[in-house]
Amino acid sequence: MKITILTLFPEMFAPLKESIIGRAVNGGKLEIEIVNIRDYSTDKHKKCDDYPFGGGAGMVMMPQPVGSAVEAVDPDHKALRIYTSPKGERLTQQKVLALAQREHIVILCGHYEGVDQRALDMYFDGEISIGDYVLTGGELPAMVICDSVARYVDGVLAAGSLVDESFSDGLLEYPQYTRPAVYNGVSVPDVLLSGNHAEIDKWRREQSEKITRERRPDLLKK
Ligand code: 4GN
Repeated sequence: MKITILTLFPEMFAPLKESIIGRAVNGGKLEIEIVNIRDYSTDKHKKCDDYPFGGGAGMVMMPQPVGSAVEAVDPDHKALRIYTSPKGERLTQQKVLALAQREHIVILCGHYEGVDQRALDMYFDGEISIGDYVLTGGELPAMVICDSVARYVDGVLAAGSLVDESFSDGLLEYPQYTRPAVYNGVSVPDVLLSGNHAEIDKWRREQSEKITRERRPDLLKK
């Protein structure tokens, strides 16, 4: 799959070169294309923002550079084109799974006071929010979408990693332990050392239900 990110701050995407996502990109399983919107400005000074009509603080991203950039990266509108915004539809694991089925996603990162509404209406399919808070730009939300979606690309994670995790069955994950079996005098739960996999599965399920009841009872109602 391919994810194209349209941004005025391409240097902010260096973290995607690291760790699991970086490995997926290097292995050819995932393509991440970072596009500088400024390269598409037809203004003689490559200007991309201007004062808001009607007045008010800050600047608004101009429609021309955004429109030209999106038309260049997705000329036939085959991609799902999304804008990251606090006004968007909330990102959930279910939404992540749906996004991961797409061949190509284009993500526009807003900055300043936002993007001219005409560019959003003309060129974008929807808006996604990663949560009820405001950030200085859409770059971090774009990286969150990239990371969460990339985990579902075939071969990115170790086999089975997606099966047991939090949210996949609507519950939070059970606690994990590794060596040593005793750390600062505290032992790992006996059942995990028993080798009895039916008992281990049962214990993990109970732990998942307990932690979900304590921390996220809202998830149990669904
Ligand atoms: C998205 C963008 C938060 C989110 C953003 C979010 C940049 N902040 N909750 N900031 O997903 C106004 C115009 C804020 C650009 C936008």
